[in-house]
Amino acid sequence: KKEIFRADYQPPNYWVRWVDLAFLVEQDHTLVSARILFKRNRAIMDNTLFLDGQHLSLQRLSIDGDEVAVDDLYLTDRGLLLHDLPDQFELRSEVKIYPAENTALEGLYQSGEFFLTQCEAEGFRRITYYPDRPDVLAPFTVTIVADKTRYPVLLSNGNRLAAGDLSHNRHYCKWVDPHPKPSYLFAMVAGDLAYIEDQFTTANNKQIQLRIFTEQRNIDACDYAMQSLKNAMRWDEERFNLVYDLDEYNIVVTDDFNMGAMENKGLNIFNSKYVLAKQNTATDQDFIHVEAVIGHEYFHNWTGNRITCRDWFQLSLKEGLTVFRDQEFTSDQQSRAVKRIEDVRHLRSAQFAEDASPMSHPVRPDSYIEINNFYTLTVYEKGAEVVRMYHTLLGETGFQKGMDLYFKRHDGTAVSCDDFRHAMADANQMDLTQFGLWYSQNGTPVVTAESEYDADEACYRLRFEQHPPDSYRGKTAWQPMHIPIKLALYDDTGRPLKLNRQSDTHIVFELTQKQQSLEIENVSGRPTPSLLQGFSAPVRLKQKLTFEDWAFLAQHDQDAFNRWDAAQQLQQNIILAKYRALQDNETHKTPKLFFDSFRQLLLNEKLDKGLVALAITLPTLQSLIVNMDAVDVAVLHRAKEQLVDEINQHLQVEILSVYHQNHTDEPYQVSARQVAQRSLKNRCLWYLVQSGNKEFYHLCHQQHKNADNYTDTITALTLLAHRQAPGYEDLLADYYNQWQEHPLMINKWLSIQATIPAEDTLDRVRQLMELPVFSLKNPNAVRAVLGAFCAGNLTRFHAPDGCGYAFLADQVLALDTINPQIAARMVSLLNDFRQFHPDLRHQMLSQIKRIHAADKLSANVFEIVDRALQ
Ligand code: DPP
Ligand code: ZN
Repeated sequence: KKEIFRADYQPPNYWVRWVDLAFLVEQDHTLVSARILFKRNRAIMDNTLFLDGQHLSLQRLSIDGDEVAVDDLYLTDRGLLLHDLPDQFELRSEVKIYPAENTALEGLYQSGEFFLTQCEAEGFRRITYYPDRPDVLAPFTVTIVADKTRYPVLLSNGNRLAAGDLSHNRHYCKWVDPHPKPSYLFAMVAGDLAYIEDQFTTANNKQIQLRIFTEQRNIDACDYAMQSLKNAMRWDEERFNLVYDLDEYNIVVTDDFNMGAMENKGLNIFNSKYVLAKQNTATDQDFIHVEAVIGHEYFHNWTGNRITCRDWFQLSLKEGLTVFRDQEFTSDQQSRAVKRIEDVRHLRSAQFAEDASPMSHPVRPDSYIEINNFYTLTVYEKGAEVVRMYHTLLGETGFQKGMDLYFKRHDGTAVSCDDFRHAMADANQMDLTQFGLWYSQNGTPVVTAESEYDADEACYRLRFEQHPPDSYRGKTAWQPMHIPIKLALYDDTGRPLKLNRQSDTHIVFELTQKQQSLEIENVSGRPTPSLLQGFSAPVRLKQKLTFEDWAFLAQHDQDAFNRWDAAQQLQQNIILAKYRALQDNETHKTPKLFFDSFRQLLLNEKLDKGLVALAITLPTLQSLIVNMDAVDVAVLHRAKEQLVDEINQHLQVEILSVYHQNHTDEPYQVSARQVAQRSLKNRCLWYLVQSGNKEFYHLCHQQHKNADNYTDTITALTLLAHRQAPGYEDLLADYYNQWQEHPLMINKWLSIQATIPAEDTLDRVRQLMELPVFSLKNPNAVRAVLGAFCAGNLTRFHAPDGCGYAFLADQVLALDTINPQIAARMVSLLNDFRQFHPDLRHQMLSQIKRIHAADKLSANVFEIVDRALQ
């Protein structure tokens, strides 16, 4: 279990000029023949070459036509070392692999009756011997041969060059990808798949053939994904001036996938969760996620594929940037305010937790044991925040200038995060040296803000100070960072003040020193500050605002994000006050101002309804826990429930009326307006049902029965099941009967039950795992049951006797022998142990120790538990 360091990067001894692969696909094995032309890297005087290769059965190998006896090779279970090589040579090899036995879902594997690949990050080494590193780029030609009846569809990257019949009922298909690519972007598929097709005409008038391939039973659920693809292609032309570069674009759908989707050049492979969507099987959120992930993978074609990563430490170069791009895509297609709030809500609960945990790492990590453990919220979501900060500092025009220079300099190559930063800096003549700390310093910086109003001078002063995060673990002393703080000031009527000579009502203040002040003159009364608007930097902002200030901002802030955040701060303050009161056996009385503020938001008809829905949604336990120490989960849950009860007591009439106003019988559409309306309506229903009132259970049953869309039915079903309201077991049974052949639908059914907040849920979870619809081999099912129970049912997972932790540890150990990547994801659910009450924390740690002590752990799981114990 070797640790790999970024500082040890060395360019390869040999480059690859071209690759020619042939696959002979049989049912129980596949024969892979490779012809690879290598050329010495002149910058390095070394004539040895290490070829990665794992789980390969080498049949033969030759160099420039000279056969080398397999016994004479220096061969290990990691790969093959060749030495005394000429400057240029052709390597030929033949290996046998066994895709049907591959449960790790890396390399070539089987899903249902078809074969497919996943090569990022290091799966290609399970296909053939190769320098499996992202800085080795080559054009690929791929020929696939297989039985024509069993495997009528044969796909690989690039454009299809030829196809035809062969003897023995076989056929072949030959693909050419002219764009040099690293091996992690290789893909191939063989199987009996149906497809839908469409065309897209690019800005330079080229017709692109678009196809989505799936098993026949899902063929009617791909249309939304196809439309999303066309939207993404158009958007990337319009906003980024980026045009597609092959004749075809193919997408293949599978139920068995470790990730969400994969951007292989010209041949994306998708988890079915992010393609299949119909009115009666997908929620509004599902539709929006489909569009976002289709967009994300498409956008990788330029940010990831055309320009790729020099090494895996630079992963955020493509992921942070592409997440930023997909966020902007969704913002332009849907509600910008809602998208921003949802993204930040996720960042502040989950990524901040990661940043405070033993797994805390910089956006560009310094070392890893297993790269798959670094496909993290930090690399993706915090990485996207870093890209967003360039955008905030440079503006859209400056940012696009930076992008243009980035493509001009680096198209067709493998580069680093520094190259991206330099392009942004050079295109705008801006010094972004200090900004580079965002890539190298781990943890979430803390910013404090204090204000002072001088009535005599009519001057308002804001004093900012930045502090290192507790989890900072760099080798050198922490340095102040370059933090853009977008801000506005409001007078007591809620009007924004003019902040400078240009009369701007908001500005971006650049905090670059440890302490720094901002003075605004001609301020005629103490204003209310709105700081870090739009969440302009991924920091923890601490400011001394009163309850009244937050309520004021919740009512007046013109920045939608800060308006929502003010409402959250109010809710959080009250839940925490109740939590402390419960611990001290006291009662806490919620100030009337809270209910007034809540009512104003709820009944505000001028606001985006999606924003209202979010503003009246109380913080999740997870997002509260991130900001607390020694958490007693059961007490925290009770504190939140108390507030829900009080909201119901004060505002039930209003909530019910907003429910009815938004419960329309318009035919279903996934339009921004309807999505917003449904989210508000269903949040109201949530409150009503929490009251336990039979009348509202009835309302919920009615919605379940009469809805014309899945959002409304599944919401109603979930609410009834979570309350264990009369009739819920029958509804669950009906659902199972209707959908048992549809894994995605069953996964939702599993998740609903895994998140019932009842004493016996763990027993129920164990029973669910015995059903034929569950398998530890299927990552979506594992996430739907284990993931949902551990991350979505905190009162049960953190049961005081520790049974939740022991259960997770059992499952991790079982999973590790099947699929180490997923096992590592699951064991990470213990990573926030530091946040909890010592009684819980010790039990979490003892399960981590138990896993650590187990025999034959994968590198994936080992790295997570080992870090936790350091
Ligand atoms: N498929 C993953 C993603 O798109 C990894 N590249 O983020
Ligand atoms: Zn990605």
